[in-house]
Amino acid sequence: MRRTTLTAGLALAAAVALTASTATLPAAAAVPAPAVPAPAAAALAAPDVSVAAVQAHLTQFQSIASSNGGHRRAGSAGYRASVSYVKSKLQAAGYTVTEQTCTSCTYPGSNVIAEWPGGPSNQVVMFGAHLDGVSAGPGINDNASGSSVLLENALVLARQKPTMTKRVRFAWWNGEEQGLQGSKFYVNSLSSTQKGYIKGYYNFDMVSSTNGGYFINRLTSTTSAPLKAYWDSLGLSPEENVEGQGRSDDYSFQQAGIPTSGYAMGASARKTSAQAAKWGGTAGASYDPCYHRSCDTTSNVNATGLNRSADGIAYAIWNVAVGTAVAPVGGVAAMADEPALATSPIYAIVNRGTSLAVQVWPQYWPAGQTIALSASAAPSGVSVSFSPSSVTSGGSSTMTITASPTAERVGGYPITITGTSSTTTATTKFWLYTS
Ligand code: DTR
Ligand code: ZN
Ligand code: ZN
Repeated sequence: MRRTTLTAGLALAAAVALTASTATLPAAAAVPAPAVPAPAAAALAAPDVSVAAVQAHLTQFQSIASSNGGHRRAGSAGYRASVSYVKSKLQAAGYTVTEQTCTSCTYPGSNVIAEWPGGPSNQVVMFGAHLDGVSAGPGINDNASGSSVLLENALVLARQKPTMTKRVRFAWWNGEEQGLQGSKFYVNSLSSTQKGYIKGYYNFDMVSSTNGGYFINRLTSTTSAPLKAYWDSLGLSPEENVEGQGRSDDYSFQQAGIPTSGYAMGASARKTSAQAAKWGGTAGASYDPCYHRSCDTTSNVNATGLNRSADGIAYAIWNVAVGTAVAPVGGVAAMADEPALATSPIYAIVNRGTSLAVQVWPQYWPAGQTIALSASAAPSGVSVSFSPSSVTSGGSSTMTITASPTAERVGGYPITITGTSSTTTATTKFWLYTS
């Protein structure tokens, strides 16, 4: 759930909506191939990550602890079940998941690594959270919270498949509670060339403290800028994560000279009265009253904070690693002088609860052929239909996109349109935004 839209995001929405409003076009044969629009600030169209989906992951971690002796400590059955949970969700979303066994850890076990295979492999941005807990309790704020906001962001990225300018790598660490062991092992396993590829590491540890604050590691660094910009846009005035300095996995990367940042809401340290005045909550009480205790359960969750971290991560991914989502497709394909499909516009924002018409026409097909049109799966709550459903060379079809009031919110979601005749198949991509 995201309540605030950034100004820049609104500017993008307005620009795209403008294009979309010219969508109802006349006779197709006369329509020239549409110009590729000026690259919009698509990076700002970060998706709204569902806090309900994040909470569903927390519930799963809670039940994993409950059925495995009440905790998820490294080396335990609860930890291994946590690894399996994260791994299976990632694999179902299409990731290739690597388990790296931390052999030097007090409790040897897996770090889970998943990389989204877009963007240059020598420019990597990492997002990580420790997956282990302490043996005192289920470890829901510490650190199913960080693990879950990360997992949901990885799943959203895989669903949206935006154009990438950087490689995004997610990691869930073993053995943080014994001294950042899993992340240290990982960093030590990299060659200096591989370390050099990592342009930044973002850490998420305790992001739903019930009496928490809004803390950012290395608040004034360039690396922290997107995390800070998002929380600033919510009016949160984040502060430096003083309490957490050197105490979580970002430190392993910092020691290797890799720029770091991250979100945290605080552990056992106490909220000041100035912080209570600014953020609400109880002055003089710990940010997390259940820190490393048996009461760190799904009742120990600040859903508002959880949501703000989940959305801030998406904002950071989209700003740091996602390019302008509009690719030069559609009319451009016709330059190859072979059968192609063109659309006008080539991308659009569809407001939920409305429909929008897009013209689709074949170019450079053999004369007299009948070309059947179809579209790949749309986001949930969005339907796509063609009228007519097939066209002859020189004709055109209207593709109607209808978004229900509860349709999924997407930015730069590719819909592949396929044209098939008796001799030829061609495809083009249409980029869908919903708002
Ligand atoms: N790494 C945390 C320890 C920790 C202590 N204070 C903070 C503040 C913010 C984030 C983390 C921490 C743990 O896992 O226990
Ligand atoms: Zn801890
Ligand atoms: Zn922690």
